[in-house]
Amino acid sequence: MQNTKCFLIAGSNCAENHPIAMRWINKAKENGAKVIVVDPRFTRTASQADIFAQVRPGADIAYLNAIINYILENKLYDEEYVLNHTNALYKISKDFKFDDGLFSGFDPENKKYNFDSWAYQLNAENKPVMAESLDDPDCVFGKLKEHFSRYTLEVGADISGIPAEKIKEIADTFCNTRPGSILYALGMTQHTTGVQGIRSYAIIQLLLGNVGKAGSGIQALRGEPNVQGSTDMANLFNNLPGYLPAPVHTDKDLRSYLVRSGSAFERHIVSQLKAWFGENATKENDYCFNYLPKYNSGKNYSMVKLWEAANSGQFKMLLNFGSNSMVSIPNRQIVREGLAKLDMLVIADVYEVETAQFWREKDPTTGELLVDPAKINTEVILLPAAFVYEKGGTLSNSGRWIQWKDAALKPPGEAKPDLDILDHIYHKLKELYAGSTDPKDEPILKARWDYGHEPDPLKVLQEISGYDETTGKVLPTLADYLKAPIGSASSGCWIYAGVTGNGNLAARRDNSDPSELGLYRNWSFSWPGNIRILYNRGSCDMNGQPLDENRKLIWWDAAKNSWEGNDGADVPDKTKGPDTPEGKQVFRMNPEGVGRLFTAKYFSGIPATPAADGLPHIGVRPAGQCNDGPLPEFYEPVESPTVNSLHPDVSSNPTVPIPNFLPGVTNHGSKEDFPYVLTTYALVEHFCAGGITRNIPMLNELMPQPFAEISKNLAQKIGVKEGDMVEVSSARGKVQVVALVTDRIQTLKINGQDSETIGMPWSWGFASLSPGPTTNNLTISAIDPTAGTPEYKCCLVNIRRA
Ligand SMILES: Nc1nc2c(c(=O)[nH]1)N[C@H]1C(S)=C(S)[C@@H](COP(=O)(O)OP(=O)(O)OC[C@H]3O[C@@H](n4cnc5c(=O)[nH]c(N)nc54)[C@H](O)[C@@H]3O)O[C@H]1N2
Ligand SMILES: Nc1nc2c(c(=O)[nH]1)N[C@H]1C(S)=C(S)[C@@H](COP(=O)(O)OP(=O)(O)OC[C@H]3O[C@@H](n4cnc5c(=O)[nH]c(N)nc54)[C@H](O)[C@@H]3O)O[C@H]1N2
Ligand SMILES: [Mo]
Repeated sequence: MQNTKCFLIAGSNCAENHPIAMRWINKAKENGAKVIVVDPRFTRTASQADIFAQVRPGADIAYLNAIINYILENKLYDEEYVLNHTNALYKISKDFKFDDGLFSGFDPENKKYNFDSWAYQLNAENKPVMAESLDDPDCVFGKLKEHFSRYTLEVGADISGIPAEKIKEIADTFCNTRPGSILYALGMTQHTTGVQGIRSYAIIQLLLGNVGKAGSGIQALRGEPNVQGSTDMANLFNNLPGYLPAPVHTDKDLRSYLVRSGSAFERHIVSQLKAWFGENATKENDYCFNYLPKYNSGKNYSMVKLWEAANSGQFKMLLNFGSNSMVSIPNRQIVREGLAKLDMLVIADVYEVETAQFWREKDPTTGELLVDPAKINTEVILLPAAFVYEKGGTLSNSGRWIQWKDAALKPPGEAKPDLDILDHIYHKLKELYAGSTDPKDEPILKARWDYGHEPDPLKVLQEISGYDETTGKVLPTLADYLKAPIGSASSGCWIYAGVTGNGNLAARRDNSDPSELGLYRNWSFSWPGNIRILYNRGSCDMNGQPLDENRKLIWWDAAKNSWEGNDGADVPDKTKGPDTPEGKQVFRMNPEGVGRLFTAKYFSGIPATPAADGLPHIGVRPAGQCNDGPLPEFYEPVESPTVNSLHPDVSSNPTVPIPNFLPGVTNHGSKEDFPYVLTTYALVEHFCAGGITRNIPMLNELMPQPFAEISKNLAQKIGVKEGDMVEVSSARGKVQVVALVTDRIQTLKINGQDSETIGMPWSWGFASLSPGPTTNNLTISAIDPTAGTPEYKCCLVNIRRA
């Protein structure tokens, strides 16, 4: 980030929530970088901006698509980059259409798309057909021009509330100041159009040639201290570690898994199975593939959906490690009801947080218990967990640096590191299953699980990094892992391969930076293969030479016949030069090898003729898909103060699964009853659900209670002064908090009408040293159809003096 000339910070308040990131932004600013901030509120980040724009929550896609249209109309794109490194020239199926808010292939009954018409035209060899020039209306670029032409600056302004001149100023500044970097976090993701908003970012950056260069790119600022590490390790239901697709119910064996997932994953899934089942995993038994749990491919098991399942009584037992769902889940009544249906809740936490004592919550007005402990079966077991400095291990940051730390203190009392708790549970389970001949118990009995009597986190990291299974030695590097014959190497998470190869590289603390580009390649280890800037082939011209003398990342060295550089080269093969197809590729992880302006349906490596044996082909790599469309489209939030002016009949995202699992509390409100938009945000002084920070007296003194932040206009309209108590209500619940009357939020003009935003922090609950009402009584549990992220950042509410 220190190399950036222009930042678009939209959907992140990094000055308050990511202060370390802010340090590099400030460094770039000292070198003259421009900062643009887009937020519904004037934040501390906004106070550092050259341009600040106030946006209506959930309306970013309207102004972003207007910027895309502006880039296309004024030919501000990097033509060489677009031609060589994106799918702009790929021709799209003649069946592809977009009419009145719906893409082709919509099934209204199931609210799902069939992706077939979003495919490329294929030639006789099953390869994508290319257009002659960007003017071909059938090619991706032609589709872009058509799709985005509706988004004039005025349309963008009417929907988003950002004046047209300001959208133009943002576009001109960002396009004319390269390399530019886009930063986002929850302001963009917590919407039912979250994924598509980030698609708009990707399209802007690909058009401007802003991917793969020092100071360019899209920075997802990760949240929880180790959320990058936990998604790397498959905290998502549809992943295995290293972002391998998780098996689904129709994958009857390893072959059918590969038919669906692609041969590109064969090495990684096999080495993962070797890591988990050791010598029990053999070629003959499909490397124990069928020991893996499988999920129903038609179902979504993300957080909100899990609570839906809990409400239907599907779970008997829940292991809850390090989350305080009673405070953090939207429309949180579903959590209380779900917990009350369990037989047993095991919770490992540092404090006795709200979730661990859900049965103690009282109705704030009547004082009555909200669930009657006499009438429910849930047995609650609280395991005291050691805190971050009381245990060794790694934390992975937003830049994919895997950073090792040692334990600094002994855990207090009976507290134990999570690894010890899980290790203990595993060994107890194994004891219980001992002697069983039931095939369903084999995964427990045959697992390779040996991290020592007092489990050693370094042994876990070594298993993740990988072994040569023929010698039992650690694999030195990612290259060694990739060279090993399939089945002879193990790695618990292939992207981390080599992290402990030559000693514990995650523990390195050499902060020298010879290139002065902030690469710090001898500080910790970044995945994959210690590459610091992904897609860095994009920093070179077609001859493999750096485009920017001041930001030289990698280059092709003809004398050495290899890619050399200040950074590790992100190329398919270090010895394949720019005159080979591999040496031209910037996006080796995409099946096309290029950046995807249009997320077409495509599977590389499938021959046109069926195989002689009649078995389905195993292709190489399938393309990722967005469930709601191959191009980003603006849809209103599920609860909106207005109607979609582009296509009133399809106002909100038509593919959003509408939760409907707890009668009475999943209601949706209308703008007549709930005329204002609520957005929720984090505070400097508290962390997330507040389980820790509300138990720290100094922080409670600084930030004692939640509040509702409203504009001066709204305060006047409802007759409220700063400090008055107000009641904020939605179709799902209500809370009473103090009013904060502010200039930070302004009345916006949306589709010709005044629109008010109300901002609320969300870190309070009924327990702790500083209890307070929970904002998630109000929020909506509608989720993004691809990511499953809830629409925490907008729902409709009403407000009145309490
Ligand atoms: N002090 C502190 N630091 C934290 C946390 C904390 O609770 N406290 N939480 C951590 C975690 S888990 C995470 S995920 C991150 C979160 O980091 P951020 O994403 O920065 O957190 P938020 O404050 O939720 O949201 C960011 C901004 O988005 C704005 N916003 C809301 N709706 C919209 C919209 O529709 N469009 C745009 N452009 N902006 C919008 C909000 O007003 C807010 O200023 O922070 C991490 N760091
Ligand atoms: N309205 C609204 N709701 C939101 C959001 C929002 O912006 N608005 N943001 C969402 C986001 S981004 C997130 S990440 C979630 C967070 O939601 P949660 O994950 O439920 O919230 P946290 O408070 O981070 O919970 C972490 C818990 O782990 C405990 N803990 C800390 N260290 C350890 C440890 O080493 N071991 C164990 N076992 N426990 C530990 C802490 O005491 C704490 O109770 O909330 C979401 N909810
Ligand atoms: Mo988060």
